[in-house]
Amino acid sequence: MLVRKNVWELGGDWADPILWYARAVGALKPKPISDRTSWRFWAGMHGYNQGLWEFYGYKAAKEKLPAKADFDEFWQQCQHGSWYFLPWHRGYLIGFEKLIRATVVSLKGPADWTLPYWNYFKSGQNGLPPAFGSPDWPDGKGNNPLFVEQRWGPDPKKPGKVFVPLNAVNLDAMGIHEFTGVASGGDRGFGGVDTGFEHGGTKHGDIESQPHDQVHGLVGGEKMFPKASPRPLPGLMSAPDTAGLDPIFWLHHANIDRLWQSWRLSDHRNTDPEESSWKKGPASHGKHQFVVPLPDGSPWVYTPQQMSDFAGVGYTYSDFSPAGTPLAAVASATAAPSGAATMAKSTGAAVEVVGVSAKALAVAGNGAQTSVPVEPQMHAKVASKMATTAAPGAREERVFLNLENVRGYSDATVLQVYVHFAGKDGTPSAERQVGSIGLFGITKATETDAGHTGGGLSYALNITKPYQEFAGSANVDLANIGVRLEAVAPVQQSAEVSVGRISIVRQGD
Ligand SMILES: [Cu+2]
Repeated sequence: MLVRKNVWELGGDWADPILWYARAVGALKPKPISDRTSWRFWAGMHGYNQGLWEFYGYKAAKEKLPAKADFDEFWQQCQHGSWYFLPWHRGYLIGFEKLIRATVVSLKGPADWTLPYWNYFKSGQNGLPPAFGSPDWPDGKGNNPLFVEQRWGPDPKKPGKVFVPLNAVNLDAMGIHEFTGVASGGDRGFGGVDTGFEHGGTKHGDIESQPHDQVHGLVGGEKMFPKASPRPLPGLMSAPDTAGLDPIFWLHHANIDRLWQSWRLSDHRNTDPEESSWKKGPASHGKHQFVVPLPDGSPWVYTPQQMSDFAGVGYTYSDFSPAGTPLAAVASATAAPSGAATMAKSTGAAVEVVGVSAKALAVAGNGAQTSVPVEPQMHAKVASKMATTAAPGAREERVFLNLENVRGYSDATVLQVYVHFAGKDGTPSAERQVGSIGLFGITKATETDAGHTGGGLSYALNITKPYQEFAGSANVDLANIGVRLEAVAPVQQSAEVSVGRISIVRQGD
């Protein structure tokens, strides 16, 4: 069995699997874009942007793209904001790993090469693995193919110092038991919302919107105030159209793929969708099938159902604990609970608006803040539901903060989100962090071109816990629920980042 291992635990910064990865990437990078087994062909399958590719030197102006038939079959396929996010990327990774392995073998390397994963949650491992951060090979000579110039990291004052700030990411999605969520303001589900073929959906599922999106932007970062452009320039990892060009992309996605299986193993309620529209993929309703080339160039068509059968995918991971701590906590959760059959599904669950602020909020510099008024009657309903125990089989009352129609031109931006409940008498109360949002994909979601309405991205953050603490108190200023967004790195004004609408909704029975 092929085992994907932790990149930080391979036995050194340039352990053999990393060295062979670098050699293979080095062999694939010079191949023509139109070659189905080239580095750039594989990046284009995720996404493509002519301007950025040419500006960063990944395509010469006169260089030919893949022929139209190949372009239409393979390119610009990545599934985001969709319940296909996990299975599409799993197949993409399998095909990529096969290509790298075949290349490693052709260079006289080991036939059991596997793609390492980067578990930034594990203690001491949130830094970029060193082999990716050095322009040199281990012998000190330059041209290390794992090094990428446009990988600026989270701090614009220290460009190139790449790490994942742990206060901006979390594993809350692992506690969600439904794969499929709702697009109406409640929980998006671990795996995402029910969509068709979706190359750039606006409502990301739970594991996609945290930590997947944040890691993209925090690693890629952006170049502020560049001379070449009035807007910040995204690092390769920061935007879907360039992310696949960065060799670290694949190790990040291997971790997300690993977390999918961790989730499945951690609780018997955590199961993949049963709907045939999910299992068979968008091809089942007449849309594009999921397909990637094999190392010999022939197409391999795969379905979410095949990707869901982990025993059949041909590889496993060395460790399934989400944060890399011992499995004890996870194992204990697998004890069969009673009443599992009565577990309610999100689909159709009531989602109602509790309060809304329809005023657009501009986000620049260090962030922005505003307040949302909640309707007293709706608040009373939530408070009473929270005060009573849900009937067997009924859904627990949950409350979400929705940040809707988030628009702008800074895909690297990550905003920490805080809520604040103040007393009617002016008594201040503690502010709570309720998560963070990463604007991965925001530029595409803001532009109005073919396939995009320009409505931006929308986020749903679970604020049940802080709301519950505040719900029971009579001394609450219902007209002013504070919402504050704090930028991890300053947001350039010219990026025109804004939130169109902020609402608080309840989800329950
Ligand atoms: Cu990604």
